[in-house]
Amino acid sequence: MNPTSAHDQEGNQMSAAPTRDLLVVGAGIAGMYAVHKATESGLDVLGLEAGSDVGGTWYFNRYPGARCDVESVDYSYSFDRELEKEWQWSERFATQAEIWSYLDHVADRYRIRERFLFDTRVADAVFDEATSTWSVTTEAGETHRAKFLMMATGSLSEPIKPRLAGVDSFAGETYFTAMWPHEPVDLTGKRVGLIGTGSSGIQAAPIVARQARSLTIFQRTANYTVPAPNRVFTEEDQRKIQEEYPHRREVSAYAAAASPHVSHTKKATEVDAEERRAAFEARWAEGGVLFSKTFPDQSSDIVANDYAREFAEQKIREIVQDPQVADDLIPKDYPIGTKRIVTDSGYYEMFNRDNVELVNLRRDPITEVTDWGIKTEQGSYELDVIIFATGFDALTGALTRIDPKGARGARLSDVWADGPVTYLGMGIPGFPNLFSISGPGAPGVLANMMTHSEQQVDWCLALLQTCHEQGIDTAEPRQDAAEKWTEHLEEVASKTLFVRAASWYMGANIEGKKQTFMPYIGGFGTFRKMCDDVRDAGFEGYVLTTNGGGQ
Ligand code: N01
Repeated sequence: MNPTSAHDQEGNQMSAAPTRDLLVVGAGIAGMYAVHKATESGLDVLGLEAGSDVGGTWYFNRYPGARCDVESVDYSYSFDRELEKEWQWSERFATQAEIWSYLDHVADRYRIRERFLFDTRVADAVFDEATSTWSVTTEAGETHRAKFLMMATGSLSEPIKPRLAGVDSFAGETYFTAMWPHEPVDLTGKRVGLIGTGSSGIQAAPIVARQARSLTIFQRTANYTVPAPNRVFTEEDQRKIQEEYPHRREVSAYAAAASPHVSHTKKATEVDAEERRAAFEARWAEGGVLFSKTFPDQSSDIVANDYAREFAEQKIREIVQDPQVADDLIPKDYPIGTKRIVTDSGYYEMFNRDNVELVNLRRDPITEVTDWGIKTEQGSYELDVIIFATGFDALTGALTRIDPKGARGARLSDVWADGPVTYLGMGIPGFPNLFSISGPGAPGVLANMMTHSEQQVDWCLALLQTCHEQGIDTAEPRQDAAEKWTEHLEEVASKTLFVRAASWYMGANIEGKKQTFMPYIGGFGTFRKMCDDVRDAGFEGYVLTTNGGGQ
């Protein structure tokens, strides 16, 4: 550690503090890996985490029914074959509890916890141009400094509370799926209201319905969901998993969604009705979010998309007995797959239970939350519990909440006021030595987060090491390189149907947020190749500077 004296934005000298090589914010999948990898590379690294333990998303989102929609064998680190060999997943789609146990095991195995400060929420981050260091202040008022700052703060980590009249006046119990208590929540015999029918609400609902006296689901926008045909792995499965792992990893490393699945070889518009139906049936049986990738043209051609939509609608009508409820559960205003398809366990079947009611807020909006429950224009619902599964300020929220102050007076909330501008998602002009992991501009939320996190962290640490080895003080992406990347990102998105949905990918769930498609949708493999090329060309698009002058 080098003692330096840093300066605040007004140029005042700040108290001396040790300067590390790297600060990592967040102990989720990416932050854990970053801290481990940096330590292995001999860097002086410190991690800061708001929660009391590792896990990030899987630490906070412990609501009943929480599972990952990527298969467990893929949703695991690939950096150490030994780790892969010693961990056995029990089911095809892992529960939150099992994923957290896995991360707990990883944290122990690589002694990751000892390099993190927990219960440490970052409040501010300021770059000092004189010393080329970041000063990070926590909510408790402590300051930590480092040459580089990695924001592994998560894509979906800033939960939002809906703006409903009287939302704080409810006298019963309230829970947020994204901040679920660590103590057991007993819903037995209670009248529960659930607001929100995205992945979180749809996964939680069937479990809640089995426990509660009644469950009232307040749905504003219906979501497509495909059941996860989950199963417990047998010993034979475990043997096969180990045998196939190296190949599976190799394929995933440059695959479109960083998982080994591929679409049908022909377009939906090129095959006859029988072949199309068979392909949809097979994908439906495979389960979950990958239904959106049954055919390669499904997300870009509305005719192909309509075939998939009609197939899914028929499934809903076959399962849900009440035709009006079935109709209410069918989305009406966006192509299938342009909001993330949910992976559920018994969601549609749940509506055949006597204790479950669906309130279609499009027909009957909520007017008020009262001390006793929820009032809609046409009804009153007395409740003991309200569960909010109302989503996140996705991709940008965790970063703009901290609102880093970069070089030349740059403030992230200003710089991104008209939508996020990044270079390959990882660099932001005006913010030297800052890495954004799985944020806007990267495939992130469209890919397997495990593989994606490893790719992002490896790339950023390669840049850091280059600076280290060559005595470079600042690495900052050029404005024109970032603008070009952002234009490319928008152009690729504009060729898809994704831009037709008012989704969180577009920032549409946050009032006043600039609506633009934020993730890179050109495919993880394509993205990775581009990042490899940029790295191999000496981090083309970056300005690398030593304090004595430019490179
Ligand atoms: O959040 P969401 P989520 N009144 O934003 C509704 C990942 N994930 O936590 O669409 C009434 O999707 C809102 O309605 P509308 C996954 O990528 C993965 O469920 O705005 N309703 C919507 O129905 C996922 O896509 C997994 O009209 C209100 C819901 O709340 C992402 O996280 C599991 C409202 C929010 O849905 C986010 O999912 C869980 C209001 N005032 C999450 N405000 C798996 O791996 C909001 N809503 C399986």
